[in-house]
Amino acid sequence: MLTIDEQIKEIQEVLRKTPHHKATNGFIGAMRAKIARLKDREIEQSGKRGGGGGGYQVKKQGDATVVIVGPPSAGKSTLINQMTNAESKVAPYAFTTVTVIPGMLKYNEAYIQILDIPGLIEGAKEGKGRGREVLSVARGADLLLIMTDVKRVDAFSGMMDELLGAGIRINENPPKVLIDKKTSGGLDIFSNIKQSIDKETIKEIAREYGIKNGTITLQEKITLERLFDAFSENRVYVPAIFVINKVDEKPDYKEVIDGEYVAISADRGEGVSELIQEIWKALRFITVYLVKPEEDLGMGNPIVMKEGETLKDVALKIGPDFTESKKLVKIWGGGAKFAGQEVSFDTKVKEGMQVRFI
Ligand SMILES: Nc1nc2c(ncn2[C@@H]2O[C@H](COP(=O)(O)OP(=O)(O)OP(=O)(O)O)[C@@H](O)[C@H]2O)c(=O)[nH]1
Ligand SMILES: [Mg+2]
Repeated sequence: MLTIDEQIKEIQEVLRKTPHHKATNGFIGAMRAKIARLKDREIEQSGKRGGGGGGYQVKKQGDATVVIVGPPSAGKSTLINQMTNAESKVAPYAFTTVTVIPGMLKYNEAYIQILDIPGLIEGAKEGKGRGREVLSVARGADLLLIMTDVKRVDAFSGMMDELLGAGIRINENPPKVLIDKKTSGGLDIFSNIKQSIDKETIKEIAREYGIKNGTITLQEKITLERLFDAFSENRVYVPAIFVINKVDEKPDYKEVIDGEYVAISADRGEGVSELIQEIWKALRFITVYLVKPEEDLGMGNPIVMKEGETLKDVALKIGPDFTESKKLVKIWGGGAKFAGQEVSFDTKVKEGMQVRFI
């Protein structure tokens, strides 16, 4: 039996020899889909091999989980020690941290769990340096801090390759592709947008992913990569903040490094409070205030929610019995058309909303 890597190489060889023209588009699309599926299998297998025990399965706690990824010695442990109650070992050599070290940051009434993990190196997705475990922790994050130090800014692109290869999509929305599987009748492709990939190619690719009957509606101009993402079942879409540490070592960094990043000097605590504000923004938290029936309006009982959640989610956060017993909900402040407006439990939360369940 050929290994997955050998199978990928074989298909790449076939692709190399295939001339590109209209008649071969479908074939080329299907071959590339085959490669993407083999890579998916690799991710699934590594999920089974990695992630098990040894301090790598840390329970998610708090309102959100933020994972710090970066090459060895970037200052990840120094940073978690600055932001939380954690005491993660810091030392000037690689792989000081060998398991997941959790810490908790309380900010604006939110409890944000931060996880410090071992360094991420090239070859992680193949298992180097406990890479599979590290990547599986990263997959579970609500937000990633992708961090390096000022003298190794090129490490960002290597880390992005590792994360991409593990099925993690950074600062990307899921593809707007609706898939309605059926049991017979073949495939139908719909789109109101002019696509550059022809319908037959899309069908070939869908079939490669085991989708043989049904309708596929494309609501964006799709690329091959995003089409594979849409059909694959193991993609996660995670927001990230890029962080450059140790800027004390290169005072002229602003002139030489472009792009969007947060600059810090973790061991001096410089830039750390700005970073915490960026984390808060990126997590899209919303604070609502619970007003008990006998209470005056006020900001006494804050509850931290996430954008897109509803008043029903607020009630559920208090408890299932509470949710069961409440029939009405009234709101004031953020999101209310007038004071004490009675609304449905499906109403989305808004910053500053005061809520009374009756
Ligand atoms: N100059 C400077 N050194 C720093 C800064 N932050 C951390 N360091 C040093 O960088 C070295 C590595 O720091 P760690 O926090 O252990 O790095 P890490 O990313 O957790 O490393 P691993 O656990 O090995 O992956 C230590 O010697 C730190 O004192 C900083 O802002 N400036
Ligand atoms: Mg460390």
